[in-house]
Formats: sequence, C-alpha cells, structure tokens
Amino acid sequence: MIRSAVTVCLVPEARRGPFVFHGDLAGACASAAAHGFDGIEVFPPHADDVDAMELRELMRQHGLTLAAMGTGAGWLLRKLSLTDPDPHVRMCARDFIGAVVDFAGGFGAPAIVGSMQGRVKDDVDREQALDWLREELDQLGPRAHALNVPLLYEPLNRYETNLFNTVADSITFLQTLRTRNVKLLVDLFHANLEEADIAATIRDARACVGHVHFADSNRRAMGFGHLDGAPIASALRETSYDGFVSAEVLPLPDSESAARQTIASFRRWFPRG
Ligand SMILES: [Mn+2]
Repeated sequence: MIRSAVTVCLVPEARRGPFVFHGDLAGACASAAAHGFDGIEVFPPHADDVDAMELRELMRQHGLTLAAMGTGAGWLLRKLSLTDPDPHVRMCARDFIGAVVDFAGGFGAPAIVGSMQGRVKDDVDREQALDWLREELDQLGPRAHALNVPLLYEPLNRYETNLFNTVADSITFLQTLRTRNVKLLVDLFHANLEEADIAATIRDARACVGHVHFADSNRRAMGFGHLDGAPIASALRETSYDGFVSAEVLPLPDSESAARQTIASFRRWFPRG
C-alpha cells in the first residue's frame, strides 16, 4: 500500500528549507494526524537530538509511522560528506549517517543519504570519489540491513551534486556495490529537472525505488506547481510501489496549506478502496 507522509524539520538552521513543518515535533504530529497522513519524515540535527521515547509516544498517540529520517544536517551543520577527500571527514560522515540508520531502524524506518553524498571536487578524480562513496555505502547498507530496513540513496539535481543526477545512472552505480540493501529515493523535484519522462523513469526503476519525495516543480506541495502528477502516480501504482510518498516541500503559503494540498493530491492519485 502506498502511504502518505509529511516532513518535519528539527534543524533551526534549515528553517527556510523544504519541509512542511518546522521546529515543533509534537505540533507537527498532531497536525499530520489531523490531516490524515500515515507518517512523518524527520530531519534532525543529529540522531542524538531526538528523544526516542517521546517520538515513540507521539507516533502511538497519533497513529503515525516514522516514514524515514534525513541526514542532510551532517552536511548543512558540519560539512560532512561521503566523498570528502579527507578520510577523517568521510569517517565522521559515516558515523553521522550510521547514527541515523540505527535510530530510524529502531522504528522500522530507513535513513536517507541525500546531500551527504557530497560531490566530486575539482582536484579529485571522479573514479576516486566514486570509490569512496562505494566504500561508505557498502558499510552503511549492511548496517541498515541488520535492522531490517534499506538505506536510501537520493539522486540530486545538477545544481546540488555532480555525482549522479538521474535515477538510471544511480541504479547503474548501486549495482556495483557489494550490498544489495541500498534503495533509491526518487524526489519528484529533482526528477523534474533531470529526467526526460518521470513516469517512464519510475517504471524502469521498479523494485529499486524505496521512497518518494512528493514535491512539485517549484518545491511546493503537489498541485501548486506544473508537474502532471497523474502519470507519475499511475507508474507508482502499476509498479506495485509499496512505500511512502513524503511531502518534502516548502511550507507555502503556510504549513497547514501545504499539508492540506499534499493530502488532497495524495487522495486524488492514490485512492483507497
Ligand atoms: Mn528530496
């Protein structure tokens, strides 16, 4: 069953970032549940900054599931990445992501490697950078597998990384890993910039897709931009996608409106019974 989620950002430095709710975890959970979402996706400063008991109680109280947890604060706050030329920085990046893998895994949820993948710097050989990324993902993938969850790798658009921008190139790379436990996160905002045909991309990727960021062409809630969501939703349904579509969108014109628009689009494209 395809499930709905909204993002909750707990990083003050990312308060202008593409997250539906900011700062108030309890308030976000109450609102997500009131709108009828199935889950929330949390973007924490660090895994240690989230109180697992509090989160578990909020999930229980509101009947929500933890959909996924982001790791981008490791880049935003600490400039850590898995392709940094400094081995110590790569180790810190792996530890940062590993802590999120462990925390989220305790909730049955995957961690996301997005901006933490980094980029090939000007003075670094591309194959070398890919070897570094491969080495780290081959450690993190099994760590997630031990908790019975995948690790999510998110292709980003060309303005955010020069590693891989398309789903197909990402899949080709993931097939060179020893671990089979890294799945793809297809973010519709990035896909709109990079893919020729998003629905065909989803069909071709099929079982490799583990999570979807549900965002329109302008990073606003689905329906507030110019993406045609219907064929994308059809592709997800026809490939028996069984994960979350999670609104990683700007809180415009405000959080409540973005949540309301997202759930309306979700219900239109993924009707239940
Ligand atoms: Mn995303």
